[in-house]
Amino acid sequence: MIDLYAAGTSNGMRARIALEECGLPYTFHPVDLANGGNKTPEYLAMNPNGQIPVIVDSDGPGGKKLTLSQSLAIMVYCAEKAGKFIPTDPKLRPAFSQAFMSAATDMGPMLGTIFGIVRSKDPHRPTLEMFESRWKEYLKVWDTTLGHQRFAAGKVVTIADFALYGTVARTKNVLPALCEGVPNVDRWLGEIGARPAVARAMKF
Ligand SMILES: N[C@@H](CCC(=O)N[C@@H](CS)C(=O)NCC(=O)O)C(=O)O
Repeated sequence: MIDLYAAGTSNGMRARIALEECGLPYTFHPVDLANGGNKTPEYLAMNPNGQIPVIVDSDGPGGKKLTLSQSLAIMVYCAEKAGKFIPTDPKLRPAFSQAFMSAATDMGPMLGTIFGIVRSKDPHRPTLEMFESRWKEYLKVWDTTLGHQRFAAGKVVTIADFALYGTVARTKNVLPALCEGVPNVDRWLGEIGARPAVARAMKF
């Protein structure tokens, strides 16, 4: 059995989507970020960074208990455990890695930075505008990509879609102005969001 510690943020969504899509049974433990639920000694023992998500798998590799943080590491762990959503064909791997890394190192951190500035006491407008414009440029490239292929890494759905979905769906909810004018991204958001496992995962 897997325990998931998360909240309804982009990274929490990613982990929960992976568990649902991979069909791995889990118990969800909501973490109250606003009231320091992620900074208790018990929580810090699971993730010293004091961040969600975390999973604890009582049946980890070798039958041993595994504690794992980092949304993308959790996605890879679930996909490998279930044997789904990571292409095994070497010809498909580079496109998969590229899409997955874009979600991991471009979109996720850009959103985290924008949220950090927006929520700060005295947001520095030029810095915010610089990061917002970078986000929009990345999303425009995704719009072009999704104009000529159905999913983030090509013809088949992968955890790159789920990683990207967590970030883009969250942004569309909270800062919709950052997701305007990207019809192919909208088509893809609709398709991924309509998957029953994703719909279940988004109910925080
Ligand atoms: N790189 C980490 C980032 C995790 C992260 O930033 N989590 C946020 C919520 S989306 C969090 O726990 N924030 C609370 C805090 O940092 O105090 C991942 O992908 O899991």
